[in-house]
Amino acid sequence: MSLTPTRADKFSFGLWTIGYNGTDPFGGPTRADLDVVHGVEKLSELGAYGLTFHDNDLYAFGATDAERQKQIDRLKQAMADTGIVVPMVTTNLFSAPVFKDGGFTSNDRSVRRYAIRKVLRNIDLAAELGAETFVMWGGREGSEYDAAKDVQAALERYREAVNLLGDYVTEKGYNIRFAIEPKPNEPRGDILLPTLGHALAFIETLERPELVGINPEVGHEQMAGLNFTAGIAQALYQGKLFHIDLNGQRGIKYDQDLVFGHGDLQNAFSLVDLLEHGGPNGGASYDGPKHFDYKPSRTEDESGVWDSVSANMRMYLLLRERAQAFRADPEVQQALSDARVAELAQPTLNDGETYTDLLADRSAFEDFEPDSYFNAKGFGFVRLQQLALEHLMGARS
Ligand code: GLT
Ligand code: MN
Ligand code: MN
Repeated sequence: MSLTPTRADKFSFGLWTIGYNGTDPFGGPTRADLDVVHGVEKLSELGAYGLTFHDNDLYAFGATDAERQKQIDRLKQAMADTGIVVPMVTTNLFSAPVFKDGGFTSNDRSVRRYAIRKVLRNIDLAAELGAETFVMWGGREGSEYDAAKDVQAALERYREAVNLLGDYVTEKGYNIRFAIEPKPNEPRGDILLPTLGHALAFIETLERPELVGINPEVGHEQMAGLNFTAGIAQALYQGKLFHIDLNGQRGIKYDQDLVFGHGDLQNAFSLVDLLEHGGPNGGASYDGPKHFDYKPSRTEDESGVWDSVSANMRMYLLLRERAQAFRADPEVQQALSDARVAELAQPTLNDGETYTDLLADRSAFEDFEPDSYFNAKGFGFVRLQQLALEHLMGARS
């Protein structure tokens, strides 16, 4: 397997990621603004296949129709010249002051109506560019003060908006599905739908749940102290992993948006193994875009930005290589078998067995001896984990 990225790897980058100029809450830009055409050319040269963007990454909030169209045309030309595609589009409902209390769930009704109109306009653009996924990151949908936000009403308004968007794409015949991106906090003190679990539960309340999945981001779940790989396994299990944001995060703190693998490397390894191979017992895998949503650190110049683009893709490919070696190693297979990982795929009841049958099975309870059952024998999980880490470190081939 090659460590050189190709289009077939489906690596994509947000225009806001490569275009990040270094501004943070404590300081202004350290890099010049990036032109979209140059960005598309560089991504193509480095082996990516896709560019994603918010409406206002491409043209300014408040741009005239002519300015907007000019930027769209420039992007389309760059796509035609390079073969770069736009697999995902999203709308900025968080930067402009009017969204200071959110878009779909602002307490102010006129803001909510404006937010839906802004999204509808951008869905038309997404369809025009061939995007199949429309991400919704509700960064400003939330609050700092419990008394100031009726969370149940906010959920109902979010539901109202997403139901309307579902009607819109269905009636227009667009080949677009929605992906909700959870985040626990930042920029709001508390954000609505803070984890992928909250989002999965919310989706089931919608009128067209089949149109809506999730776009989880590595760092966002880790900011909440959660195991990203385990969450992704549940999303795959429920058929809801419509898109994914890969990056790096080191622990429970502000959103670092580091290069993929530059945070919790062990979790990145198990994640790539899962995305590529599915669960160890043949669970679903992922073949959508591998989308990097990170921030090239503000210490870097433009060449550092492109180095970080390559670093993201190379980290993924290296982890893929290590995961393949891990799966192929006979000692690992033996350790998996000793750890009885495959036995979990076996149904707990026999075919056709009912609770009456189970109640009648004395070996399951009356004659079962829990105290002596394991005879002090362990599962060997630690040995398996050591083998995984040795593969990750390149200590086994
Ligand atoms: C924003 C956020 C990201 C989201 C983007 C989509 S924009 O930068 O931090 O995690 O994916 O709206
Ligand atoms: Mn982030
Ligand atoms: Mn993201």
